[in-house]
Amino acid sequence: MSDHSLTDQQPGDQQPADQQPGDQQMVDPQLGAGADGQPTEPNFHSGFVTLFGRPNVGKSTLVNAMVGTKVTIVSDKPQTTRTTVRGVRTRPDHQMVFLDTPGVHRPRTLLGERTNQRAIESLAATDVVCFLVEANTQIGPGDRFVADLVHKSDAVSRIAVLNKVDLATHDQIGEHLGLLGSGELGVFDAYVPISAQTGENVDALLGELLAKLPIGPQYYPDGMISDQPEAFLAAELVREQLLEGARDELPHSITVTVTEVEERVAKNGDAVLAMRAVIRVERDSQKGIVIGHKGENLKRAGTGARIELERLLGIKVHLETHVRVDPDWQRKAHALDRLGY
Ligand SMILES: Nc1nc2c(ncn2[C@@H]2O[C@H](COP(=O)(O)OP(=O)(O)O)[C@@H](O)[C@H]2O)c(=O)[nH]1
Ligand SMILES: [Mg+2]
Repeated sequence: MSDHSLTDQQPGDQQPADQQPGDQQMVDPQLGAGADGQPTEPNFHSGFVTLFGRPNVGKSTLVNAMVGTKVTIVSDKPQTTRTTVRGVRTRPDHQMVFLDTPGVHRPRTLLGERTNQRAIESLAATDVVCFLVEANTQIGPGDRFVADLVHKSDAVSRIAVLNKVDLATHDQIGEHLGLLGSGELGVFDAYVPISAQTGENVDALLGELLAKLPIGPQYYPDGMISDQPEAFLAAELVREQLLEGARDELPHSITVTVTEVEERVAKNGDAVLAMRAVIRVERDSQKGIVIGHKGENLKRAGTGARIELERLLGIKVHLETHVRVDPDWQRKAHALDRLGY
């Protein structure tokens, strides 16, 4: 995969230790490059905030809301988030690094087991864990399973977040807060009802987080909003588009990788980012569904992803899509390794 960076910023010694030098990260085009190994300011708070919860409770939506732009994909299909994505929010007085985890669930495949493991690992050494539940559904065994893990973690603070209040009645919200407050799911440092989608009360949650974060260094440079390369975002946006309208086993059967990234100059002199996305499915029949009648579904997905990518990166994008059948890619460990899961 070729390297590409949208700014002249050199990823270097200011990166956290687990960053590979030469990795390309998503940079906010509005802000440009920044920090070079800034010292810790006495009034600067920073830390790692892990979002934890059942699939579909709105973790990815909340990370995007707190970062202020889309860094991780959202869908109504469970297990959309497969890897832990870090979203970064930097303000004059703080930096919050959000870890968007795959939802925790009982695993059915090797991929499922690995995504669970990733989620649990991300709880280690984090400053705050936000435990998310939905205001519009009953708190169930799935939530209790997750709450247990939250209390087993060595996070310094734990916040219970009641999401999707826009879909719930006052009574439902009251009931949920009552249950959470009773300590039946363990004791939390704060209980915050929000809507990640409408933004309602997200500021209050940010205030709680800030109050819990220690004085600390700026881990990521100004303007950096994600630890993921833009090729990863591109692949994820294609997958997000394909998940829309996908049914049954298909959402689990799709994986997308961007195999080539190249910056070119168009005839009119504008920079163009050319990318090649390979979509893998498990069966021939799924390939047909992904491509769609006269190629319409694939075209819709490719165009949708490209438009969003152009908006997020602030550059013109050419996106080529290919579909391949790779039977049982999920179950083959070597395939998972090859694809980076
Ligand atoms: N109405 C409403 N929908 C939400 C809210 N937060 C998330 N969603 C929706 O819930 C679904 C799952 O969200 P997502 O962020 O992917 O959940 P995750 O699996 O926990 O990351 C998506 O369809 C979101 O648009 C919210 O506060 N209100
Ligand atoms: Mg998610």
